[in-house]
Amino acid sequence: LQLETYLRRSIEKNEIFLHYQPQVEIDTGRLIGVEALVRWNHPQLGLVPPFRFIPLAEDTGFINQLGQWVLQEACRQMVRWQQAGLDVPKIAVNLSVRQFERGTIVDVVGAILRETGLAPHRLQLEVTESLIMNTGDALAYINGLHAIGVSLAIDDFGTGYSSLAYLKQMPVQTLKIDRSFIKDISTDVNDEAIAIAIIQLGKSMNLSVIAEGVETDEQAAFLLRHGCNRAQGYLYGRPVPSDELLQRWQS
Ligand code: G
Ligand code: G
Ligand code: MN
Ligand code: NA
Repeated sequence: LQLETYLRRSIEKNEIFLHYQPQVEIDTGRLIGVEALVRWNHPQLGLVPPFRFIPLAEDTGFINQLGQWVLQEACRQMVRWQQAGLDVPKIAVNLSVRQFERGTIVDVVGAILRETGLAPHRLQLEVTESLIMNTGDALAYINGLHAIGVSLAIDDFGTGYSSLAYLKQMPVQTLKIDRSFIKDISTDVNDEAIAIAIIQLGKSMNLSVIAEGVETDEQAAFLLRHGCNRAQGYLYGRPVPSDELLQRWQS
């Protein structure tokens, strides 16, 4: 497969880069973090969307190299922003199940933090429910990551299978309400009920809750009314290159 051949060489050819999407406190508009989102710009194919190359990278095992590059670049960028005078409280990085299967994730993250000098509490790793449920030693790795001081978020929360009893044992700090529940939040009673339930669950388990895919003021107002004061979505900013994030958010 040609795409696979190209993908293998994408890092060394400097075709891989990151975009950053702001996460904000709804009532104040304050920047509380960013999510790093990987991009692939191929000279002939143009910008290849992640849904086309992440699954391929997972199937071929290239995801480990890619994921490590992403972690390293995200941590380096945090340090660069700090040096440029922009205080980004934390950076969220997506992890794939294959990065967990190898069993080296705690060492990899620890080494990157030491190398870049980023304070561990400024790094948040995003995992999905299926990653947790499908990895035999997920709890051990999550405990290990917690022990080195990084925080964990459950991405796309509510779309996968997860045992709440299992969740309760894990040192996870954040639930991200999947954007499919946010989309029709003010018109669909089921989505509304699910969003409210996740916010309540977060409260009762002492987890912070952030809504994804917030595009309108109505959605933001709904979330605030129901006790969720954190959001990410086009209303606050699309994923952008690091210099654009700096320009937009430096005071
Ligand atoms: O903007 P967006 O199209 O970037 O992201 C599409 C999907 O790709 C999302 O589900 C996101 O979680 C995933 N994704 C983006 N960046 C990364 C990454 O660095 N690693 C992994 N494993 N997934 C990512
Ligand atoms: O990791 P995750 O699946 O959550 O990746 C976030 C994805 O959601 C990325 O593809 C990003 O570009 C996309 N996204 C972020 N904000 C919005 C939004 O407000 N609306 C829509 N439709 N997509 C969004
Ligand atoms: Mn994510
Ligand atoms: Na998500």
